Amino acid sequence: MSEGLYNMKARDFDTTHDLKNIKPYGDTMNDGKTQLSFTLPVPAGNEAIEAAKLLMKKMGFENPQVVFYKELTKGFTFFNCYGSCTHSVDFTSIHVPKVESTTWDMQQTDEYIRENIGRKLVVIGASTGTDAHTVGIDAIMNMKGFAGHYGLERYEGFEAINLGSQVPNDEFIAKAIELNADALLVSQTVTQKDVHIKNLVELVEMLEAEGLRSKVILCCGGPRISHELAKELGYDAGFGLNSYADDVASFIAQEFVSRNR
Ligand code: B12
Repeated sequence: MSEGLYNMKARDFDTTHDLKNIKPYGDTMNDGKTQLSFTLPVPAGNEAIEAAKLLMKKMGFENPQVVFYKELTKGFTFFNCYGSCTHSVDFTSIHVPKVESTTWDMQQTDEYIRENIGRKLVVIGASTGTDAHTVGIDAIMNMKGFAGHYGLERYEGFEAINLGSQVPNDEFIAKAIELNADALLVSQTVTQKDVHIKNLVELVEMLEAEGLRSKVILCCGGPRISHELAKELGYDAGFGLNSYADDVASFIAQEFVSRNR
């Protein structure tokens, strides 16, 4: 270690914590240290490494470093890199729309439904369209639940029907009509080529055509769903990563009561 570095004191490092100018944190405040990975459509080699570094500089990273690279298949090289981000954002100016309900646990929601609604709410869920991912909707609906949060099937206040995956929108709507559903829960995981947007919009349009849209509480969820996106697409609420049955159960119960006041 060079003597200069050895003699450095805490005061030599930037310790400013300015919420108006936040940037990534690596070892010390405001060092901007960021890890990123990407693939370039070129063969592995020194030219590929140089291309990766030049690209990082153009992205706004100082001191770009390639710490790992491997040609995945002929002519395509994958990189793991580090660099110091030169940009910052004003954290104090950020406002993210959120579902406007109070999240309760299962007992509280059940009690609220018992006292304010007096019957079970019928909720139908599915992973719709071509989407074969079931784990998300199961996490929300399954009796056993997910990460210590029981799913809707466990609640006294809900009649929860999980149709599984790859459910076409017309079949989903037919089931909603047959069971006189109070709420519909759609899960979308695959977002390639915006297939989730097309599928979610199609469901809203079909519900509108059937005159059902205003009669059901319509929620969607998935790893790349936000409440803001859901609202834009015509849904009542959207639930993303780290959401649980508690969140959507509380929302449905409170929304149902406020609509039927
Ligand atoms: C397991 C898995 C599969 C399994 C699914 C098995 C099954 N029965 O579900 C199989 C192997 C079948 C599969 C297939 C494919 N998969 Co896949 N899969 C995954 C994987 C590894 C985990 C997903 C998962 O189970 N997460 C756990 C659950 C609990 O999390 P979650 O879904 O986010 O759910 C939570 C929240 O989002 C929310 N939530 C979700 N839905 C809803 C709904 C409501 C109403 C509410 C309130 C909340 C809510 O609550 C949940 C709990 O917090 C992910 C990668 C990853 N690590 O995430 C890729 C991933 C999702 N798959 C991917 C892809 C591309 C595919 C395929 C297209 C691959 C292919 N080329 O064939 C196919 C798709 C097939 C199809 N037609 O859909 C991509 C999606 C990329 C994208 N953004 O489009 C991912 C991200 C992998 C990747 N990095 O590329 N996959």
